Amino acid sequence: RPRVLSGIQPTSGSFHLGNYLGAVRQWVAQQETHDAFYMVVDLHALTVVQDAEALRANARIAAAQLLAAGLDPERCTVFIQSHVPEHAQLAWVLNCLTGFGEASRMTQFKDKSVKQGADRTTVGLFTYPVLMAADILLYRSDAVPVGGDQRQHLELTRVLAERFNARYGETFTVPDAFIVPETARITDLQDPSVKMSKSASTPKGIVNLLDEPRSSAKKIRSAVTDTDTVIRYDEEKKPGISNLLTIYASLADTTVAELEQRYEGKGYGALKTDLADVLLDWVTPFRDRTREYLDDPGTLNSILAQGAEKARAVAAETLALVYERVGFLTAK
Ligand code: AQP
Repeated sequence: RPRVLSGIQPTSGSFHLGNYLGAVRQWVAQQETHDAFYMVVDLHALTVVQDAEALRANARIAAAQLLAAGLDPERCTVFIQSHVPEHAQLAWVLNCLTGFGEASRMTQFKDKSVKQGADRTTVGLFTYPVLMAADILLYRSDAVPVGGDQRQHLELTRVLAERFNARYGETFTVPDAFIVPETARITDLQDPSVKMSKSASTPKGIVNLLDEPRSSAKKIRSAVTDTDTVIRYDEEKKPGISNLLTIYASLADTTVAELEQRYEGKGYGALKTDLADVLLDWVTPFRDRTREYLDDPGTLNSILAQGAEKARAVAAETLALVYERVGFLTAK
């Protein structure tokens, strides 16, 4: 079976619809077809200021959401990044292989550092893509299911894998990004020109999966559209409606073309009301399942401990090989 790996940050407590449709939904599908590793990337979350207790709580909430979304610990490996120290260890080696200029060209870093200002931007945020490369290469992943915003980071991962292999001998698998074009970029409900995002969206623009379901449904009903009335997918001219069609098709397991047909001659209001109901039907049991995992810390802990053990077995083997290849003395 080919191997996949991906991760999600435990930043703000709840995943949003973009995280789910862009990434986690694919993870659930790929546990059936791949040797799959999925993790909560708490090391990455530390790139911005975190309250220690909140970070700890959010890591558990993130893991519970992954299970509630359908990840099955019998079919895939679910773990917490900081439980596997090899991530940070490999990241150091890769840092020493990454050009300063190369890292400086990462657009996500440029955007975020401009927003935060130089004094508040950490070196951790700068090397974030290198840690991400370490995450992926440690497991010799063949594919990495992510949203479109991660494309450039994936490209850097490939470059670093090839560079390491050329310098030290064949060691890493060069991974492919697995990006589903339809859901690669779920946009903000109030400003469809930007992606739905934890750090940038306004409360009305983002659907958090753990929010009160009725409030999420309301956000769908008040999503920004356009002054036209025809329900048709057109990313350029009708970005708001196109985003709603994308969300609808994905949640209801249908196609945009089928929805266009179904809503021919109907108004935006009808589409929004129905999508709000579809969202309610999905998110309500999702929230309940998340709560059940959180109310049973024994089960959650043991799933994560088992996941860490399985992940470490793979990670330790790769790291040992890397240490040997780069010329570190073994401790005997
Ligand atoms: N709007 C989106 N559309 C499609 N996919 C998305 N992803 C994030 N936003 C969208 C994908 O979700 C996965 C996990 O993302 P992350 O851990 O990077 O989460 P994050 O960065 O905390 O989420 P945001 O909202 O993207 O935060 P900001 O913008 O604040 O950094 C990834 O595979 C990602 O592509």
